[in-house]
Amino acid sequence: MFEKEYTLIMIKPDAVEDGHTGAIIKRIEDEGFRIRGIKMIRLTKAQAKEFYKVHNERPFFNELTEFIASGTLVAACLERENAIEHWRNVIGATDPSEAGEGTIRKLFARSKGENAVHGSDSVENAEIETDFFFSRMELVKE
Ligand code: 3AN
Repeated sequence: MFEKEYTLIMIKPDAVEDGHTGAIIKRIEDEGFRIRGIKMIRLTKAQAKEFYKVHNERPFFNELTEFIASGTLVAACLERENAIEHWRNVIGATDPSEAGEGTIRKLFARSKGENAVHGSDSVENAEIETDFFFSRMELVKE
């Protein structure tokens, strides 16, 4: 779809509520990502369950989907060389107490569940998750 790899990221409701949207978007640009699509949206519970359906057997599935549907989030499609792995390094470990210094989760996450940001974990999921939030018309190529 783009020249380089892309990933689907979310700034989750905790980080939006806590006023970190601007800082996270600045970090996205500073890390060399090109923003190919971006929107603010509040998911319904049904949409949250669809987005996280790979986790539907996990004990925290209800908590996770309640949280992600609890407020406004920002979804964005980001292009960069090695986008998926690079973003996961920038955000840090799932649990902020285990995340490295300077990572987004270390800086901004509230907890393991309310952990500020999401990033796709594979090329396949980046495509599925991008298609979940964006139509082709909403994605810019350059
Ligand atoms: P990551 O987002 O770091 O790839 P996953 O794929 O293990 O983490 O989990 C998906 C999401 O589920 C996480 N972003 C986090 O918000 C949530 N999550 C993971 N573990 C827990 C937990 N023990 N309790 C509540 N929520 C969790």
